[in-house]
Amino acid sequence: MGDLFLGLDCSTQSLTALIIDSEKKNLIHRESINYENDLSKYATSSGIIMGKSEQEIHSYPIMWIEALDTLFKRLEGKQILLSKIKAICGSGQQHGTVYLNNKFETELETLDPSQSLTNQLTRIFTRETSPIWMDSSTTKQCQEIRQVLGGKTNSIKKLGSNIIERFSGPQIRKFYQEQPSAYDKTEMIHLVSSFMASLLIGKNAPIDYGDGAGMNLMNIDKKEWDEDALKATAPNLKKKLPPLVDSFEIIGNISKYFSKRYGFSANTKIIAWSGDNPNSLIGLGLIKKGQVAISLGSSDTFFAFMEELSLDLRGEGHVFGAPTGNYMSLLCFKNASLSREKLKNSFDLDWVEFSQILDQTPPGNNGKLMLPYFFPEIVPLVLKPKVFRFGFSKDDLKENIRAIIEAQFLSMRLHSQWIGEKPDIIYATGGASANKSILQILADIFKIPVMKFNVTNSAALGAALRAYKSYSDNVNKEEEEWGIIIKDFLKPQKYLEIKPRTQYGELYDDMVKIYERYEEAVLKGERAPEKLRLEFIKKYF
Ligand code: ADP
Ligand code: XUL
Repeated sequence: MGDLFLGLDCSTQSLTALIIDSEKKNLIHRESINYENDLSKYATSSGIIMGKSEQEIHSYPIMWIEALDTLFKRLEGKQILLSKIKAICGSGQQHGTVYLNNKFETELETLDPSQSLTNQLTRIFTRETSPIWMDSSTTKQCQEIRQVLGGKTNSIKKLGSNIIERFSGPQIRKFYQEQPSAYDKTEMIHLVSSFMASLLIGKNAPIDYGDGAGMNLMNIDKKEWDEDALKATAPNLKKKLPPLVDSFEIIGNISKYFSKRYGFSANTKIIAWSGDNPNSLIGLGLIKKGQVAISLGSSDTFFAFMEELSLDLRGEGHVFGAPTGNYMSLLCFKNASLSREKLKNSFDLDWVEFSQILDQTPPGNNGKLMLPYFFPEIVPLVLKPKVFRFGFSKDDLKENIRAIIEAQFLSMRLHSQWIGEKPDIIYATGGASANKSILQILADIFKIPVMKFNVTNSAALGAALRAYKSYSDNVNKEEEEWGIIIKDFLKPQKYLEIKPRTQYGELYDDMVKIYERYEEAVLKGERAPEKLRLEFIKKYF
């Protein structure tokens, strides 16, 4: 056994650990704590809690802390040699914020290894819950910040994204406006990623450029906190934020608490954590211009590696820092796995039955079309959830199942056009990428092959690879190239390639145009152009 490297992923629904062996170049262990099932005392539904309105969606940071202790306990119980781990890196669901008081650092420094983290870290929060990426309750704050920054185009040019409901800045502003005294008592605001990294190093950890770009607070060009954005968001904000760093930086050694409690070497290096999407970029091996991936997890994301900064001035896409030091583009869809699951459960199906229906129903769904806003949507922006069905009803089993999957990928194809270059392959990851029938529809609609790796948690794998590279570069002083790492660790993981069925190419070209017109009509509150759908039915069915 060679040196081991650990990648963690604190996602919406679970905390996952992947351990890789640097000598054998393979994955040696995977462990996951599911919040809903393993930490049921928090009574979350898929890791989330609903707020006062359907736009308000939070989670418990204390639950993420407990997940970390529980995960390490499980690894220890399975005799995993934690002392052989040389470096740990991590991934967090993006945008979510954690609000801490002035006791946070002292409590971390004085943790007693004989007791659990949750017993000791109860008095560190100024806000018991954290707004997460699914929250879309800050439209008012977005408008206020955007206006001060001189409008949408100026905001995008400065920050890499329009001012967006789920991004940290508008969420921080809402907290400041609604609970000013709790805001005043807040000494530090972390992202999920930097919060988890802080636990590991026993003091406040920095935020990396990848996740920092998802806050509406970081200047995308200079990679510094943007003074205008800080001022437009809330008073004294700069003092409450950790510094920004490169994604490959070693931010410290593991704290005494973890080395004493679980037997990690005191020398274990902790690498700056990043967002799940930047980590996935690496976990899928996207290091060249034009390479594209789709993650089908709690959120569905479409992302691509970018050599140089290029912006979506229409405002739907975002630009984040990539762990390689370059950039990545990203589109995020909220009606993703949880919507697929909602529909599946409403018909009392399991995934096998769900997939059988997809395999048995015709591409184009006999002209039945859905706009699937089971939850408020991010792309396109829909704040009030509503599912629109054309040509079928909510009780038509087969039509609904095929319609949601076709709608999700038609929308993705439509809204990703700004990224420009047409890729020749799509890499797929996330929980739902285990489903071949879903991936077939993805390949058919995008008209290119879909490649899937064995590991579906590319964020945790990306974090493990980042830990390996930073350690090799900075400690062993052996500059490892990303190209070589990917060839060594990822190529053997290639698992499945699904080819598009070219006979459906024209049908989906037509269908995406119809989808666009229906979406436009629905968003404007106009009547759908049903004539188009009837012509489509006449042509193909
Ligand atoms: P996260 O983004 O929180 O890390 P995951 O990537 O682990 O989430 O994805 C979890 C989701 O995967 C579940 O919500 C579930 O709906 C979906 N999923 C798991 N297995 C299948 C399957 N066979 N077909 C479709 N979806 C699946
Ligand atoms: C990206 C986004 C989600 C979260 C949760 O902008 O909001 O993908 O990172 O996975």
